[in-house]
Amino acid sequence: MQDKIAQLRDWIAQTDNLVFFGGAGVSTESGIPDFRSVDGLYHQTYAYPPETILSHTFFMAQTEEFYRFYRDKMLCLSAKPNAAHRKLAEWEARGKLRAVITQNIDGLHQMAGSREVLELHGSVHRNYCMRCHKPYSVEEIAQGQGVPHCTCGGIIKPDVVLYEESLDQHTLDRSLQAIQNADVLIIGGTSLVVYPAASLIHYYRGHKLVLVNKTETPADSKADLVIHGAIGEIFSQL
Ligand code: CNA
Repeated sequence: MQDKIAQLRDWIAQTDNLVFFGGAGVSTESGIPDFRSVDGLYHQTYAYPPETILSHTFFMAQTEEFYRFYRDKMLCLSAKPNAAHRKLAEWEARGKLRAVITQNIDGLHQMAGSREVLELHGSVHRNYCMRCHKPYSVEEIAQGQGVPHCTCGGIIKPDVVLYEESLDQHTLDRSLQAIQNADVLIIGGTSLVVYPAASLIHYYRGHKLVLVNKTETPADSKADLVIHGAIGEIFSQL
């Protein structure tokens, strides 16, 4: 393990073109559960599986039930960035890191100070009226009860990519470009099973593909360096 961390430290020391691509595992050390770990949301019981509740069809058909789950499980407004978020922000400030591409919707990278954050699945911090597009803060959504409505009467929807919805093309294009041009690509805290996000790594053309994850992923065999462990603990040694 220490040899691998030393190898990664060397690659980071030598580059000014590092890109990070992460998922829910980046925020578990901040107290936000992921989906697929044993204590993740897929292993808790609700009337419907999370991928059903977090789908466009469900949002439109059972908006109140969607918001009950969403407020309870997806809005973790007291969570603070952990060592992984902070290290990524530090690398960007030192001119080493070009972009953080994330599947997370929690806004913790920005809270840690990262500026170039490409949010593939949107953010709980942006919410819009579906009728007139008036913006609403996450606090307004969290504090309300039932289905949140705009002053115009329209339903407010979080700017989060639900299952069955497509990713924002501009964010996707910028993510592909960052990965294509990256010297070092670190992938961390993601099971790499949610598409199309997981397919982004196929655009990497370099020879320093690093995977930092608690458990094995489908991309382990393609990586140049695989470190299994908690990302905050590992990044705090870099
Ligand atoms: P996932 O499928 O739940 O996978 C998480 C991965 O991270 C698993 O392989 C875990 O083993 C690993 N992991 C967990 N904790 C750590 C840790 N401390 N260090 C290293 N690895 C760890 O989540 P993905 O992001 O791959 O799936 C994509 C979904 C989850 C996206 O649509 C997200 O929007 C969604 N999600 C986001 C959040 C968030 O914003 N914080 C929370 C829960 C789910």
